[in-house]
Amino acid sequence: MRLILGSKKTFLDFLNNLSDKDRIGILTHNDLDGIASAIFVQEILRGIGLKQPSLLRFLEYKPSLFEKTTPLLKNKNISALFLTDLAADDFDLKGFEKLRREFKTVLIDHHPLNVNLKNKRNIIKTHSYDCAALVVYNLGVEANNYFNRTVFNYRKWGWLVSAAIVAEVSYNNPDNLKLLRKFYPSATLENIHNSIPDKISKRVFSALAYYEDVERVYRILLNKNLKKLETAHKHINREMKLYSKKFHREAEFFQEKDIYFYYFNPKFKKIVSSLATSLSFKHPDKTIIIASDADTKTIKISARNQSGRVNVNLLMKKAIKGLKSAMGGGHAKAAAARIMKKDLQKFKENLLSS
Ligand SMILES: [Mn+2]
Repeated sequence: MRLILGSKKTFLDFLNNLSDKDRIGILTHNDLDGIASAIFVQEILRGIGLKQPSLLRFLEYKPSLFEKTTPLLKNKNISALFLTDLAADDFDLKGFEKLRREFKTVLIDHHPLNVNLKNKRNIIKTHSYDCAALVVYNLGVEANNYFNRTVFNYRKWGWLVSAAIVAEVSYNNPDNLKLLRKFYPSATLENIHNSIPDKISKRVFSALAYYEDVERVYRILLNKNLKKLETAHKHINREMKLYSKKFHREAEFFQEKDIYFYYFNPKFKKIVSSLATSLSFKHPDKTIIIASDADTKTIKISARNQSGRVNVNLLMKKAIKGLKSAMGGGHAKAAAARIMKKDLQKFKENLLSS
């Protein structure tokens, strides 16, 4: 794993600067990669004998990402903060800078670096294709070497880092596939979508969509109660198949841009992103854009392109240009946006303009 910013020293120094007096908070993304990252941080803290976090929050990407959490952190007297799997510098640079002024903060992330970020202290960034959980996992292994004892039981968590690697399509990097194959030796690039980590990753998606309760899914993973994901998966799987069919009948296709656009409102709102992912593997040479209502006023959009010919991070940034209270971005192959409902037409025009 080659880091873009920061190093294992960044992480170990941060750990060494923590004491039992610190009240630690973790802010992480509300998906499998984010949940796994938080679990690994927690395990590392436990391993070096520090108190468990006083606060753990799973955040959804919204404009001014940190606005609502800062009072919470102060309420809980948090002094040190781990941010994982959050495009903190990209989606809310101002809020991120403010957070760093008020709390000892380290960011461990794999979203593209914001060029406007000046202070690069305590930031560990890797490429989009290495998921955040993998970075924390590897830092845990480094902590073992550094402290010369088992701080982080990496064998115990091989299944979870592998599921995150599949969920974030990080297996295309040979090093990451190699790590996954340590735990699942029969997995290959060709059969990865029939592997156990793929099965787990899909069930986590399902449970997140079905329960809309990240803490619940977090507890299931922390205790490895994977059977508890089955009911959710049965329901969500049915819904996914239904909408996949509907997509192929109803989606608009814009040939000049090779874009499929589909606006719909499923019973389980959160299936949108995993539906976009699964459709993008069915149509790897196309750009898949799926929109649905987030609430009465806003629309959430997921964009995917697996070929790498279209950078959907930049595409989303282009499509929200000039729209009020809009945000967009993510990775080159998988990105998202959030816009006001009334701006959907303008969003589509921006999307199709060259
Ligand atoms: Mn991630």
